[in-house]
Amino acid sequence: MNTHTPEIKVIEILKGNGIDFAATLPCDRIKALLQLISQNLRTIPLTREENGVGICTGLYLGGGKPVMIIQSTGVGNMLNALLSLNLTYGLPLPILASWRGVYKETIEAQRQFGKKLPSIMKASGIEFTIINSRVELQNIDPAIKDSFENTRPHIVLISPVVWEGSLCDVPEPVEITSRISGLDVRSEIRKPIMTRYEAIEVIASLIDDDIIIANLGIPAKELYEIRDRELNFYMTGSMGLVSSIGLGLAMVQKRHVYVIDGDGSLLMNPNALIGIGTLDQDNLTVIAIDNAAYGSTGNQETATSRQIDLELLARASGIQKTIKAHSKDELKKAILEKVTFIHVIARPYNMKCREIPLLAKEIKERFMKAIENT
Ligand SMILES: Cc1ncc(C[n+]2csc(CCOP(=O)(O)OP(=O)(O)O)c2C)c(N)n1
Repeated sequence: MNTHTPEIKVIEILKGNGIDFAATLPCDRIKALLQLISQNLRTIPLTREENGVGICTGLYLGGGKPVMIIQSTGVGNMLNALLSLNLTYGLPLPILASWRGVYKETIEAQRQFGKKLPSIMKASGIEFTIINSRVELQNIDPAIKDSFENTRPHIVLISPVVWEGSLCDVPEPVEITSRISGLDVRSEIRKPIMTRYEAIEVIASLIDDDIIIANLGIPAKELYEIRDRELNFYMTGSMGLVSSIGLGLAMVQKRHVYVIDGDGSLLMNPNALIGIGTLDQDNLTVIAIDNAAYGSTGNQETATSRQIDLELLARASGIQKTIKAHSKDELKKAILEKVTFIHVIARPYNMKCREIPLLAKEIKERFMKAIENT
């Protein structure tokens, strides 16, 4: 094997920085790099870049050191998360982005976003480094260090010129596996009895040394009101990512991770379920409190009210252990059995709760300290 390729240089830099996970989504220009990455680092294949922000957040909070490797267009899919999660809480995330749209670009659709990307990042206050030649690859190293030392995202835009003429191997394609699939679950949704607040009371009464991640809006405030603890992580933005954060945490923690998610949030980002189904962590429980409404914004109806059954969606996404809970006893039993996906049928009702009197950075620091010390 040729040991002087630009791809090997990148691997050396990542290893030199102690990077232990790579969350990836392909670009044609980095197919050789991605092959090498999968041989050298624990690789998490993404189905949408935004999920990678959630998963990498969980990995970092739990003690891991992740990187994302994506196409630059994917930055457009993760912008809200980079600002409302990483910049708000002070979370590092080095991102190596194959910069499309600017160098020998043949795909018209790449140009609009690619050309404007540096200005978009400047306007967003996101650190970035541009790499326009092989020698400049060494600048990936300070970019990664900046990200972890200053706890902020840092995007490295790597021009395709860097890989031109490189002799790295590219992977053999994998054929679809012949199989028979079916959903062997009968799902019945009955009239709701519990409120979200009552469901969270049950959750908080059962969990002591384990982790709870609460969804943005009222669920986080209700959990704070019912039982604040250092091992609670409260979301305040990045709607749709709470279960992905839980997944990342479960991958690096021995503790069990319980996520309080909502129907509106899961419908915004159902591909979070695909990640959970694929990576299959037995120390993760997603408790989807389905009040058939965007409760936190005024109980506007969601598609679960008559059409979508979240438990079936979870099963179809590859999650094997799922259950419905209508009553407190059913919820308690499901939590004690550590079922992966608990579909809680709840009434749309918001308890009046005060604002959480903690800044996002305080929530993060308190949580990380508790993880380290216990
Ligand atoms: C991208 C984005 N769109 C919309 C919102 C506004 N928003 C905040 S919470 C929320 C509702 C969440 O609903 P759900 O997940 O069902 O949880 P519930 O509040 O019902 O517990 C919405 C729409 C947001 N924060 N981010």
